[in-house]
Amino acid sequence: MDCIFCKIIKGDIPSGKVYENEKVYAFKDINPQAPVHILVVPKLHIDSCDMISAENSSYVSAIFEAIPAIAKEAGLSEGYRVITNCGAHGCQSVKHLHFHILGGKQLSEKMD
Ligand code: DGP
Repeated sequence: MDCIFCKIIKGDIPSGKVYENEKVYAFKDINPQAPVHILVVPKLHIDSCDMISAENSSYVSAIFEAIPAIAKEAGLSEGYRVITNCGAHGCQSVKHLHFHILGGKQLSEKMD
């Protein structure tokens, strides 16, 4: 499968890795939209939020279990935002489930 995030997880494409465990990989977004912008992805290929199921949701819970440590390591003690974009209306550009961690400044209240 020609998935850029699967290639990053395998190490075929370099990334600014910030965290890794058995189920989770996290790296710096190539196009940061905040002083801290990290992507957290499951090591299992899941197309999007819309494809989460009982069979693969342990990867999603592993992501959320890892997020506090990732945020702490990134210095986000004042808070942060976690976002996933899904499908065309959600402006998802990479079809491998990923959660954006944004922080390092006061973020806007606007969500759209
Ligand atoms: P989304 O629009 O939610 O699908 O976000 C995809 C993000 O992935 C976008 O913020 C840019 C980032 N991205 C795309 N390709 C690469 C890459 O090759 N390396 C890294 N580090 N980030 C990438």
